[in-house]
Amino acid sequence: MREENQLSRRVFLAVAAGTVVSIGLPGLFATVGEARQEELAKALRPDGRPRVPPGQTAIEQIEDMGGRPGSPRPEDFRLRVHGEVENPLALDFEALMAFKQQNFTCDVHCVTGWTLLDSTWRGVPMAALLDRAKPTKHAKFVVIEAAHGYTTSIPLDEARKPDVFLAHTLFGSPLPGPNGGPVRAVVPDRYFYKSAKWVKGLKIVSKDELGFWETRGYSNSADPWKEERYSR
Ligand SMILES: Nc1nc2c(c(=O)[nH]1)N[C@H]1C(S)=C(S)[C@@H](COP(=O)(O)O)O[C@H]1N2
Ligand SMILES: [Mo]
Repeated sequence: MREENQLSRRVFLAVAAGTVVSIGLPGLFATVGEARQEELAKALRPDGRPRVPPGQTAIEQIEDMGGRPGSPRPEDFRLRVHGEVENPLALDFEALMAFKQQNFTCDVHCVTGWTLLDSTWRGVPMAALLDRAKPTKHAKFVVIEAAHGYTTSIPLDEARKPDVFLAHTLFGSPLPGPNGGPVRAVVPDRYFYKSAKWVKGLKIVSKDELGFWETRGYSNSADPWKEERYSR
């Protein structure tokens, strides 16, 4: 099933080659069984919202949704926290690991329709990096910068929430290269394109800057419970 799915996706990409990049294809993923889906349809989060947001289907394991990869080697990792900050940071992998490490369990929701529940990660809260960098009074948004010019942005208040983090570990193993290793951002309560893989920088700004998918028709607010998939 999974093999078949990936094959169809590759065939699609081959057909689509030369045209615009696709954010991914809906409906090609190994979903959880029907009984589990029915059970999940009634499940609520502690905040009262549905466990599986509208129009989403739970899948068995994380997908590699592509993107132009950065180096997967921790030795090559560099992270800048810059822009509207009093104390700009330039960190290598070791310096990131010197921050207090935390475990995170969360659900992630890809705009193409899949939801992965109970993913377990390890990393550093974005708030800890921001606290060290000290955003100025003009700071309002965080532009998450990744390899080859991929960007996405979130409001600073969102970036400071305790469930937003930079991850180097997924399900107890080093984050695989295709999923953004060595380090990616995870913003669980927004569609997954806000979770930049192969992260290189956090640029703090006073005015929002639309990111890669956000300039290609996808929603900037990207709230899965409001089904904010496309920009209007
Ligand atoms: N740097 C970078 N990050 C990215 C992307 C990308 O193309 N490049 N794609 C986004 C999209 S659309 C999704 S759904 C998730 C996919 O993450 P995954 O491949 O680990 O499932 O990464 C997001 N982060
Ligand atoms: Mo996506």
